[in-house]
Amino acid sequence: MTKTLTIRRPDDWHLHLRDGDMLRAVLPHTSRDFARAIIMPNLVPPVVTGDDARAYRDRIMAALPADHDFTPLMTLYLTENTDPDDVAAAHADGLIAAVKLYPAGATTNSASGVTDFTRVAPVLERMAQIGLPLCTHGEVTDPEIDIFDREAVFIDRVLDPMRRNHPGLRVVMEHITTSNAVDYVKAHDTGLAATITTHHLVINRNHILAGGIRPHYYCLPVAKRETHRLALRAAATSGDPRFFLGTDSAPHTDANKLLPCGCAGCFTAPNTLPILAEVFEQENALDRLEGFTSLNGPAFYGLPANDATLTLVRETPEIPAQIDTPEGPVTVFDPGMPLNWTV
Ligand code: OTD
Ligand code: ZN
Ligand code: ZN
Repeated sequence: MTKTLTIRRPDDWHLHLRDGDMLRAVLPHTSRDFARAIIMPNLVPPVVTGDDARAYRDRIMAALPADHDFTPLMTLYLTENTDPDDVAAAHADGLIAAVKLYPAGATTNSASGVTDFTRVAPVLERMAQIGLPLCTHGEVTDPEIDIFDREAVFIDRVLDPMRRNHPGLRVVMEHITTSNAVDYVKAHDTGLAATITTHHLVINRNHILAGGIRPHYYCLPVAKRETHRLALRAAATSGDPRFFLGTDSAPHTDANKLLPCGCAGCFTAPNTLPILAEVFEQENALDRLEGFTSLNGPAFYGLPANDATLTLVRETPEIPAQIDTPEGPVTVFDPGMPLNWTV
């Protein structure tokens, strides 16, 4: 049996770091293991301009432990008022790695997102010209659409028309949760990729709802039925370079999760790599873990893979159930299975 596994240092292509005290508390759990991360812009207020992104990047760097080597890859939150010139300037300065599309109201802090897609066409056109990727939260927000169908309907109603209207636009379908999304990626091989989270490889909707409601498993997009989870596992472990890791680690205090109307999000930064090693080992695909965590993402974003390495050892990891923050405890995602790999 394999005893150690050394891979290039991973990157996280979708991460929520928050701000202030929460940022300082959660950042080290990512920067210990990951060399880079795409930083989500859904702060309150959101990161919408190049100046906002520069200031947020500076706050992240100020919160970074002195002995950690970590580069935040910033994103701008696309609104109907986003200025194509500001986006292009931030890209030219090397400040941003992507622009983020939230349909208005789709997830946490997405109220400033897009309602009328014709209004963002000039920005998308410019992004296609300069090769700047669009990261999409792929769910429609139409209240008439069942929450379990919102990703599949987004693909048909929004994503596919948008890609036809902007043929050169590079798109990342983020945190995919359905076989529909896997199939869509596989059917369109230029300029399209998808991130998959750690938790969606582990839980299906029964984990949230059967035998008692488990708020710590509630996230958006919500986990779907088992057939979809299996499709995600097959895609992640297939070696197909269009699929890579975006943890969507999204910390909320327990006080905000355990409410009659609790927040969405799973906090996976502290144990993502042990969980992924377990999943890939279960799928007899440990040799493909490095592609998923460390090679496919940089290739899509046109960045070099990291030179530094990370070694997993076959030992039971010590993972805290919660981390303490000045805002209160944050529960770490419980994979519900023994973990056998330690970073
Ligand atoms: N999903 N929670 C959050 C964001 C994501 O859709 C997402 O990217 C969050 O708390 O920011 C969540 O469940
Ligand atoms: Zn999202
Ligand atoms: Zn997210």
